[in-house]
Amino acid sequence: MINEIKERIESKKIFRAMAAHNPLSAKLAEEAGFNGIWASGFELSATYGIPDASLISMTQHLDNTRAIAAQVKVPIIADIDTGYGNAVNVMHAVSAYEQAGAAAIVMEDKKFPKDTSLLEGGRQDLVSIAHFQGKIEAAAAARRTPRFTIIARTEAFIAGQGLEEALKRAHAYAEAGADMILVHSKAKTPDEILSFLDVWESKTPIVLVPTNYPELTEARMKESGKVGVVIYGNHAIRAAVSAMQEIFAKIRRDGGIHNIDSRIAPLKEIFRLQGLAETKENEKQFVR
Ligand code: SPV
Ligand code: MG
Repeated sequence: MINEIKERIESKKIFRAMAAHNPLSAKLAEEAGFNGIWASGFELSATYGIPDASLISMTQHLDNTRAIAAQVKVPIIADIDTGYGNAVNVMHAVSAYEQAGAAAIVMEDKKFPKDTSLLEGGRQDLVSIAHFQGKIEAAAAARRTPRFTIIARTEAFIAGQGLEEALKRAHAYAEAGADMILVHSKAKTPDEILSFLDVWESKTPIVLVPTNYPELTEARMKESGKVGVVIYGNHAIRAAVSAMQEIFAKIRRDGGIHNIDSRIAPLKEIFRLQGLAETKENEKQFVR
């Protein structure tokens, strides 16, 4: 399954992953034509109404990833945050996520418990390079097949440490065996990321999450020739929140649901997404 990520990159096409917080949003992302699903920690935390700060457990995120895998065919890139502990915890996590049907994991070089990356003034402490290299090596040792892709994420820019540190870490993580490097940035323009791409000469593909610098489009990433994967990190939960806020407010304003049917998905669309027709067929055939 993961070969689809690598194959796409090898044919010089960017692999586009959309965030999902449950199987339904993952299904919608697949139907919209995204190449894969980002099983986002931020999105899942938001569905529980809590911050993305190592508060949801591995089991919660793993169960969600497994449920998504049951509903989509495209590869799933699982966000395992800091790997839930040290290198030994990482081995346990990699084994569990691979068995759950994920195609890749993203692991970040922050200290546990982490703070969310895009928060202004967030607490962003990085682990040492040696510590994180150990975690990457542990992840590689724990995977069952080399197709399972290990994406190492550096938060050097997020921690305000600048280009030199980001580069040093990215090289060290590639050396330790990461298949790809995610370089995260919370800058409001793509300059920081573009300066990184300019000097990145390694063959290891770069993964970007352009939430804060949306002007960096897929076309511009492609021009660099160095970006393998783009992750749209939180657009499923934000779209869902806007849609619900708008409709809920309208129902309250109007004092009823008489004006909203044309603005929301018809029931038969939900039946379709539930695979109801197939279940009914099965019922006809097997339930006696
Ligand atoms: C997530 O979606 O959980 C991410 C991306 O890790 S970000 O929230 O931008 O850190
Ligand atoms: Mg995350």
